[in-house]
Parts: sequence; C-alpha cells; structure tokens
Amino acid sequence: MRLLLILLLFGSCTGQFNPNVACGRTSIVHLFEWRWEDIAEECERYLGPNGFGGVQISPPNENLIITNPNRPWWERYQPISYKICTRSGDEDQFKDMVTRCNNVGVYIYVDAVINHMCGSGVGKGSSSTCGSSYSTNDESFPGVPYSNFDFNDNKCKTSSGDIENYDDTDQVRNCRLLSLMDLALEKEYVRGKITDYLNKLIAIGVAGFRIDASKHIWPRDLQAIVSRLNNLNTHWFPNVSRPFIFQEVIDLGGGGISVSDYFDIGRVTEFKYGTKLGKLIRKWDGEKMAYLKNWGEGWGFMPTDRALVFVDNHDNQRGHGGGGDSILTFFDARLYKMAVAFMLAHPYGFTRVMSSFSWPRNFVNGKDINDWIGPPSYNNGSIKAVPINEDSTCGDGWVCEHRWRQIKNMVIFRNVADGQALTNWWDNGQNQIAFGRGNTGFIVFNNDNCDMDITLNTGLPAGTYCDIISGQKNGDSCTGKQITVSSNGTANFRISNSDADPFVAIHLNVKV
Ligand code: QV4
Ligand code: CA
Repeated sequence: MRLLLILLLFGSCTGQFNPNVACGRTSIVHLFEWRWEDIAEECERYLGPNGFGGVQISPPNENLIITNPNRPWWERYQPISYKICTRSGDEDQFKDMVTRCNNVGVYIYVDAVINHMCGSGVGKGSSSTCGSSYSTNDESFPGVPYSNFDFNDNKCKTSSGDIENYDDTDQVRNCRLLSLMDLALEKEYVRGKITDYLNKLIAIGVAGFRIDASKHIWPRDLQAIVSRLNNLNTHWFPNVSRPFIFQEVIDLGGGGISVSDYFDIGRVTEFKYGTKLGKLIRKWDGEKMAYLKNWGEGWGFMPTDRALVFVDNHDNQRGHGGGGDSILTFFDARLYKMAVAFMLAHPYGFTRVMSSFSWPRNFVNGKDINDWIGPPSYNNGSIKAVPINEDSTCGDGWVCEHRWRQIKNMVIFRNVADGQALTNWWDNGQNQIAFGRGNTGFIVFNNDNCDMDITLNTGLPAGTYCDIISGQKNGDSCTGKQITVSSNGTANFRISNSDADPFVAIHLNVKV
C-alpha cells in the first residue's frame, strides 16, 4: 500500500516532464506552419524511419485572418476560438495526422495559445479561419464562447492595458502581451474552456503541449489547468501517461520572473542555450568552443531534466522574442550545422530541432522588415504543400533543416547515445573540441582557422566507421570520410578548416 502510494505520487510528479517519446527516440522537430496532410506524410516517409520522436505543430485552433500585412505567420498566435480549423487543415485532417504519426511512433506536440485571444484593437468581424465572429469592442468570442467577464482588464493596472514594464510581475501576467486580449485564467469558466480544448486534443491522441507565453500566465493558474488534463490515449500510450508539458518562458537572467517559477508544472524552454551557443560558435565576445567543457548547469542553465533546448525557434530566427543577434539559423548554414550537431551530441536537455520556411530577409536599420512573412502559400492564402526533391531536400521555399544529412544523422547519433554520459572530453584551449558518449559515439569539431590532425581516444570498439557528417554509411561502404578506431580505442581525425563541414561524428551503428 505504502509502495503504491509512493509510486502514485512519483508518477503524478514526474509525468509531465517526460516527453513521452517512443523508446529509443530522443528529439522532436518543429514543423513550423506545415499542413497536417504534409506532416502525416512526413511522419510515415521520413520521421519514423529516421528516429525522430515527435513533431511540434503550429497552433491548430481557429485564428484571426490578418491581411495587413498579408497573412503573416503570427496571425496564428491570435486565437478566435478552439475549433480545430486553420490554414494547416481542419479537424478531420488533424485526426488523420495524429493517427498516422502515432502509428509510426512519431508523436504530436501542440502549440497551445491559452494566455490570450486576438489583438485588442481588431474590432468586430468574422474574418477568421473558420468564420467564427468576434468583437474586441465588447470583448466577445461566441465561438468559445468568451465574454467581457473572461478577460483581465480589471486586474491590469497600466494605463494602456498593455505590459509596459517587464520587471513588474503583476503587469507581465495581468496585462496585455503585445496588446493581445488577456484571459482571466483564475476563472473556473475560462479554465474549463481551455481544459476542454486540450482534453479534446488528448483524446485524439496528442502527446503533449508547448504552452505559449507561459511567462504571462500565473504559475498557479497553469498548474490548475495542467492538473485537470486527462491521461494520454491508451490506444498509443501506456496507462496513466501524463501529457508532456513544456512552457515557453524567456529567461535570459535578470527580470522579475524566473524559469524556476515553472519547474513544478513541466519542462521549460532554456533560451540561454541558443544565445550562448551562437556566441561561442560565432566566436563573439572572446568566446571559444573550449568553454563548452562544462556546458549545461555549469553555465547557469536550469537542471537538465527541466530543460527543453534548441538552437533557434520560430521567433528568434527572425528577431522576435528573446535571444538576440547571436542566434544561429539556416541562413548561416555552416555554423548552424555545427551548433545543431553539438546540441544533439551533448547530453544536456530535451532537444528540439527547428524546420523552417525561407523568406527574403531585408534589414533596414538593423531590423528585418520582412520578419512577418508567412509560409509559402498561394494567392488565395492557402499554404503550399511541401514538395520533396529527388535528393530528399524540400522545394517551394520549405527549408527542411531536419532533412539536412548532418542534422538527420545527428538525431540518430543522439538516439544511439541515449543514456550515456559525456566522456573523453578533449580541447586545444581554442575552438577544437571532441567528446564521446560512453562507448557509443564520438564527435570532433574544428572551428579554428587552421587544419587539425590529431589522434584521440574515442572510447569506441575497434573497427572502421563512416563519418555521418561528410557522408554516411551506405551498405558496407561510406559515402564520406572513414575513421579507423584501433584496438586501444584511439583514432586519427583530420579536419581541414576548409572542409564543407568542419566536424566529424561516428557512432556504433555506422561501423562497416
Ligand atoms: C502591435 C504593437 C503594440 C500595439 C498593437 C495595437 O506592437 O504595441 O499595442 O499593435 O494593436 C503581433 C504584431 C504586433 C502587434 C500584435 C497585436 O507583431 O506588432 O502589436 O500582433 O496585434 C507572435 C509574434 C508577435 C505577434 C503575435 C500575435 O511574435 O509579433 O504580435 O504573435 O500575432 C515575449 C513573450 C513571449 C513571446 C514573444 C514574441 O514573453 O511569450 O514575446 N513568444 C510567444 C510566441 C510568439 C507569439 C506570442 C508569444 C504571442 O512564440 O510567436 O507572438 O502568442 O518575449
Ligand atoms: Ca496573462
């Protein structure tokens, strides 16, 4: 009985931190603005076979249609109702996606926008993705329904009604973020509408939620909502599995709100990760890769079992949200691949890979005036399908970083190394570093402006391995470099600073 109680307690407090990925899978990918049909295909043809654990999807609930500017990606962060009905697809398409992805062991994580509805200056109309009406004049959203009782106006003490000072916790949580209509999440009624929405998604079979703008939600309100969520659908998940919760809180140090305010509820986004890693790999501010030796908590990051980590996200890849100029993206492909490979090789945190659409950046006085541009789409506003080229890359403006050989192969590296400690660290005091993961994998970086020719202890069993960065294993041969590990575990690595990618990685599954 006592044991059962302990088990129950344990289960109830560890549940929402567990990403629920299928055994042997360790990363998710954000398929930003993809259509549900395309995600279903991608699960079956690519993500399942290549060991991806899941997909973070764009918000599936009805949103405001914005035409000035013309259909920006950020219209999806202005909810009108909780009907599953967006440019990505309708409810049937959503269900089909969840079923097909789950059936191949790739789970769906929903971006839940629950802090607010649309912008407060929008007015009255029904220009929304499912045609539901709204009026910000009398604060009414009949598609939910919400009325003027359900917003925070009375609690917010600023004269504009917007957040004016980020150091004032009350403002940050009670006032309007970016002027978006702020929901009163302490109200039973509002909590009920949100839990109904999330529980409906759980019944369909999703595995968890990204909680958008968590910093702007009182932790006790979020805790109340999370505790009312149902267990996951047992058609795909073990009995009493809790939905995975990861909360978007931008905490780069300083400010009144800390990521630790949210540790009891679920995991939290670690925004320091991408900012610092970008600086290191760009070698800004005198930073060097040798400093990565104590990466993780040693850098003042949150505990690894609370961290959701990423190199860039849909906001900071285009200058929104937090992170700053150091953030690496697909625009800096060579450095970006190093950053993502480092993240996937290193044991810290639960990893999310970004998969973007491209847009024509246009910096005017340091700001990209095209930061609003939405996904590849037709003149009528519908989002374009993601076409797959013969070489397995994507067309029509979809970048598909997750399909870049180096990134896809490192997702597999992480699966192979799962549970293994960081071992055999080596660095030259500058920007050449190497480390292993137990005796399962080894990675070497040369981010210095000179060539590297060195013999290192890899910890791997003797044999010939295919480098998964310059190529990969193809039957019994390698399409790129070969690395020979001798009987004492050492191997010679030659990496020129002019190599297409100045790093090498090998693991147990690419031995020939
Ligand atoms: C503008 C002015 C306001 C003015 C208002 C008048 O900026 O000062 O009062 O008009 O109506 C868009 C526009 C923004 C506009 C706002 C309201 O960019 O200019 O306000 O709409 O109409 C995304 C975009 C935002 C966008 C929002 C809603 O990034 O630009 O706002 O969607 O469409 C903080 C938070 C963090 C947040 C981050 C961006 O702590 O939580 O800012 N990140 C998440 C998401 C992000 C999303 C939101 C939160 C909001 O990752 O994508 O914002 O859901 O750091
Ligand atoms: Ca709020």
